[in-house]
Formats: sequence, C-alpha cells, structure tokens
Amino acid sequence: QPFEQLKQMRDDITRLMLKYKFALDEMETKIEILKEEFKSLHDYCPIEHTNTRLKTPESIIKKLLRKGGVIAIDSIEEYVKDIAGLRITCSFISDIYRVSEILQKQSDLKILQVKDYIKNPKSNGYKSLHLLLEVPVFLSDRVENVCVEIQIRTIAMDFWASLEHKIFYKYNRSVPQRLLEEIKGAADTANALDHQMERLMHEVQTIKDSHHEDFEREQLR
Ligand code: 0O2
Repeated sequence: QPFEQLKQMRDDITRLMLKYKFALDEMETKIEILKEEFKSLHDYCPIEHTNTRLKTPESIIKKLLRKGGVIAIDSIEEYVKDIAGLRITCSFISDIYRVSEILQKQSDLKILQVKDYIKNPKSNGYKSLHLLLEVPVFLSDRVENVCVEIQIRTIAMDFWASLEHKIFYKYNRSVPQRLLEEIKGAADTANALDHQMERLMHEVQTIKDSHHEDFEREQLR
C-alpha cells in the first residue's frame, strides 16, 4: 500500500511538472515569434533575451510551507503560482510596457494579475513588471490552462536583481543593514542609468526620423 501511494505521488508530480514545462514551451514559442517578426519587419526588437526556469520540487515545497499550504498537489497549485517562470529582458523601460501590452492582447492568454514593481518598486529597490497568466496546453486527452509568471525587466534591473537575489540567499534572508543600504543605492543607480538610456534612445530616434524626412524630401525633388 505505501509503495502504491509513493508511486502515485511520483506520477502526480511528474505530470504536474510536465504540464508547467509545456506551458513554458508555449510561451517561449510566442516570444520567439515576436522576436523574429520584430527583427524581420521592423528595424528594432524590444526583446533582448529570455530565460525560462521551472521551480525545483524542493523550492516549490519551501514556498508552499512559507505560504502556509499543506503538501498536496491541489495546495501546490493554489499557493505556488510561479512554478513556471519566464523572464524577458528588454533594453528600455518603454519596451517593457510594449511587450506587456502585446502579451495582454493575445486572445488565448488569460491575464490573472499584473504587478507593476516599476511604478511601485519594493522597499529594497526591486523593479520589474510581473504578469501572472494562464496559457492553454493541449494534451492528448484534454486542454489544461496552466499558470506562468512572466517577469519583464530592463538589463539594468536584471543585473541588480540577480546580485540582490544572491546576497539575499547568502545571508539566509537577513541581510546586514549596511548591505541593504548599498543594495538600495545600487538600485537607484540602475534606475538612473535606465532613464538616461531611454532619453538617449529618444534623442537618437528623433535624429534618425529627421534624416529620414530629409532623405524622402530629396527623393521627391
Ligand atoms: P525565485 O528563486 O526567483 O523563484 P513571494 O514574494 O515570492 O512570497 P509572490 O506573490 O509569488 O510572493 O511574489 P512576487 O512579488 O510576484 O515575486 C515572485 C518572484 O519575483 C520571486 O520569486 C523572484 O523571482 C522575484 N522577486 C520578487 N521580489 C524580489 C526581490 O526583492 N529581489 C529579487 N531579486 N527578486 C524578487 P521567488 O520564488 O522569491 O524566487
């Protein structure tokens, strides 16, 4: 009996993880299509690169217990919404909202939640746009709507977040005050860089547009 139970549990977890993997595959394809379309038909692509990750069973259980859930498949799905994670890195802040809008308009995706940590950064300085959405996954005998967490951020926000994440875990979530202040300072620097880059990009775009107009005027003469 206990052996049968263990076998059942193993099969349930395998099925669960597979479903989230397929959801990530679907989302990755969507992003690849957008990237290729932008590169072929426009002279600019708002997506720099993407990363996907499936939470490990260990990390799922940790988050589940932290959120007060019990160890059961239904409870996992109720409490842990970021089993499947897709991170999209963009060059500019305006690109983040552009990509988010494109995804929000796709009719097969159901947007469950939007958390804008860019307009409302966390107290440590964390910035990113988070979308929680459901994507349909077509299996052999049914369609499952699977939850995926999308994090959209700039290169500077990503650089900051990856270091902050390492420090946070290195100090087991209790980072010394001095380091916290430095981390916040680094977030402010990253934010200043993002705004400076955005301004520069607009300036370059304006020059490009006026050259283009001059060129067209020349052609008409
Ligand atoms: P991992 O290792 O990246 O998977 P939570 O705050 O996680 O209890 P919720 O509602 O799931 O609850 O959180 P939220 O705010 O949507 O954030 C989920 C994910 O965003 C995190 O997943 C991180 O990846 C990222 N994130 C959120 N806040 C921070 C932050 O302050 N610093 C960094 N570096 N990343 C952050 P996990 O599961 O925490 O981690």
